Amino acid sequence: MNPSTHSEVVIEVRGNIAIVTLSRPAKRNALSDPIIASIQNIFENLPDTVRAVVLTGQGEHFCAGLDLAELSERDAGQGLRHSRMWHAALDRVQYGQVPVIAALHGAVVGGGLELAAACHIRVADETTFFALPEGSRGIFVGGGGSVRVPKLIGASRMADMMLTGRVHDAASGERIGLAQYLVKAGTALERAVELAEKIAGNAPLTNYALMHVLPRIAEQPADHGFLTEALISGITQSAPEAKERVRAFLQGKAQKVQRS
Ligand code: 1HE
Repeated sequence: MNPSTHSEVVIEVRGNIAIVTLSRPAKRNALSDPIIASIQNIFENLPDTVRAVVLTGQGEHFCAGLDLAELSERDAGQGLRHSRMWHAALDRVQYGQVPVIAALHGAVVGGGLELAAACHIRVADETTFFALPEGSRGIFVGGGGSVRVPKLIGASRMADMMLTGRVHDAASGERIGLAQYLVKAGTALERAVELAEKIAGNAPLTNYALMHVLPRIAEQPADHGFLTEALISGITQSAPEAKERVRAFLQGKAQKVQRS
């Protein structure tokens, strides 16, 4: 499938960032198989000039999760393969070439939350609400949620969401770690683009290390983690770009750290 011609996921390149938009508002951006395939395709084939991506949803909601219309006739084997297809696609989001910032509003539920959890930064506006209705639908998460969501909020909070149907509003979601930023209604995309532009200005090797190495270190025993850290630290600081950036600071030509 050619992602640029799949009308329900649209990519727009703006300078060195790309904005990927789920564009199926009539179905609340429910994630059909072609949409998942298209997400995989887009993240595997980003233009080389793109240094960061913003992922957003058209309409009132970011994403209503799995397209439930596709679920009814699957047997166990098909269900397993379907989940593995989601894993492959969301792996390309998390472990692709560049950081991804999710701009969230309205429903971020089920597979929509799984997709958001694969992104590196989540910006939620005040209209956002987070839920995992799989529990009440008689199913389980299948898009990597049981691996990624507990890393954000802990297994007990995820179990609470699935057992009781608890819905976290934007403020509660930000407090427990489902989003790193909480912004006024209607401004998530704008803030996410600002962050993407900032991230796009970092050294690419540092961004790569933060995406690919940091989460692996977090999974390692401490002594392995310290060694991996030392290795990637040596690699990043030996890059000519790092030397230039440090020299610019020492010559007073680079920005200082500012109080927020
Ligand atoms: C859908 C879906 C969907 C809406 N699959 N068609 N996800 C859920 O269990 C969430 C289900 N959706 C909702 O709870 C609500 O739709 C929302 C809170 C997201 C939005 O409510 P609202 O009032 O704005 O919209 P609506 O009227 O409910 O839906 C508009 C249309 O979208 C309607 O279709 P229509 O033909 O009657 O207009 C809905 O049927 C359709 N629609 N959500 C299919 N999800 C990898 S495993 C992941 C497992 C999961 O994600 S399970 C959780 C699924």
